[in-house]
Amino acid sequence: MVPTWQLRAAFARRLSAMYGKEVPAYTTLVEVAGQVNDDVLRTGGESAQRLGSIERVTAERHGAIRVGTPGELRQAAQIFAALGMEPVGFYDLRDATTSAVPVVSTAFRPVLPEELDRNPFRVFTSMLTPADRRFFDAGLEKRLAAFLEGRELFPPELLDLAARAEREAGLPQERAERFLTLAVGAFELSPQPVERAWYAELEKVSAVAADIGGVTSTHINHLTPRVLDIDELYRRMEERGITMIDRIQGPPRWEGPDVLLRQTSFRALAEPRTFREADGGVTTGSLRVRFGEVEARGIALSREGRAVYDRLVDGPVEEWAAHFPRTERQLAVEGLGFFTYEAVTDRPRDGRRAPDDLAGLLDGGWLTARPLVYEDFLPRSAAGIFQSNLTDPGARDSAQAGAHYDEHWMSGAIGRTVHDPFDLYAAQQDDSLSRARRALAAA
Ligand code: OOG
Ligand code: NI
Repeated sequence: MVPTWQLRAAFARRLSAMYGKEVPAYTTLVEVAGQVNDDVLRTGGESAQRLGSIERVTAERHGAIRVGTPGELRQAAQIFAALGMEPVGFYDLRDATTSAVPVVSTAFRPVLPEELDRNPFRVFTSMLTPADRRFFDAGLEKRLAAFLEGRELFPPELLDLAARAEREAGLPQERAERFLTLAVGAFELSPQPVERAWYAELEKVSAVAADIGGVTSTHINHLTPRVLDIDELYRRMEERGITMIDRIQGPPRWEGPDVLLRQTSFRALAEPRTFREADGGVTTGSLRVRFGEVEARGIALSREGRAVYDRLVDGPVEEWAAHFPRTERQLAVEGLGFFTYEAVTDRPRDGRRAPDDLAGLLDGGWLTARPLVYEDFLPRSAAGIFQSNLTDPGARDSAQAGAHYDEHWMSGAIGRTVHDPFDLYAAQQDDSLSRARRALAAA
């Protein structure tokens, strides 16, 4: 029997091998990330692994896929459920950028700390919103629906195996092999000819719409390794002649604690594709749909911490440095960042009682705090990643009303609860704090 987490780890490894074969610059990125991580580990000592063991960080990847309909999203969710990945967070990218990015998204990932430790693989998954009149008129919505209705992203055998893997928390060896082969295959770039006219029509509305609704399959559009020093990685990639987007997205580089997520990417490379022309003939051309991204992860912020981040992130770095907490202790005590706490019970107490407040507990050495790593995404960065790969901003008619989507809608569409990421971190933190307080009371 191959248990869920081993299926997830194997899937991430095979996807990486497939993507490296198809997008060689990805292999360079992984190589450089590995070298940077080695260097940070050598010079940074203990603190280099404060936000995850080097084994975890080295294996860590996130991918991204895009689907067309709630039905397709539900099927993708079934495949990820087989891998122990649940939908977390709702991201509305339609208003997060000036370019036309007509999608709403969630991320599939493990939610339990021990599962994240085993393998934290995640997939950012976006769904097209053809009912949004700012992007699609009624006629185009209808033709899109017909096109999407007629395609099959995931073969029934794959979905059956996924359902079984979820039910039985794993698969027998031989079935596991078949499942992994089919699953990786479902995310490869399809060799099928692209209908030129249909693709071009969608591209006028939005390149994202064409990438999703202009072809008969889905594909992993990037696979992102984690790096411990993203500024250094950026420098080394440019040195190797790979042009990166002009900035690193997310919080600035600074002396204080790393928080949330910093990401950067290289633009999609032109890849040869076949097209079916209006006269029925097949030609070759190229499309730019797959790109490379890398990320550095920091401490998860609470809602309040996130509000501070959102207020400061657009300002000058001096503003950030002046107002953002400079230490982990301050993040913890002000309730801006998430931590797990552990009681220190093996030290002389001299008859003292543990204080009630967190600051007192930390400063008095009663508790140790370990930061929780941010496991999710940032809507602005996500939209930026989409946008950096669009040569044409597309079109948006802001006079029209947008269709409404939120996490409740998405939970219903998927048929599974979309977790609130803040709730997940808070539960883990609160749990550890109650346990630590009990241990101190009992000691
Ligand atoms: C997804 C973009 C979002 C990230 O890291 O923020 C993303 C996409 O391009 O489909 O992966
Ligand atoms: Ni990404």
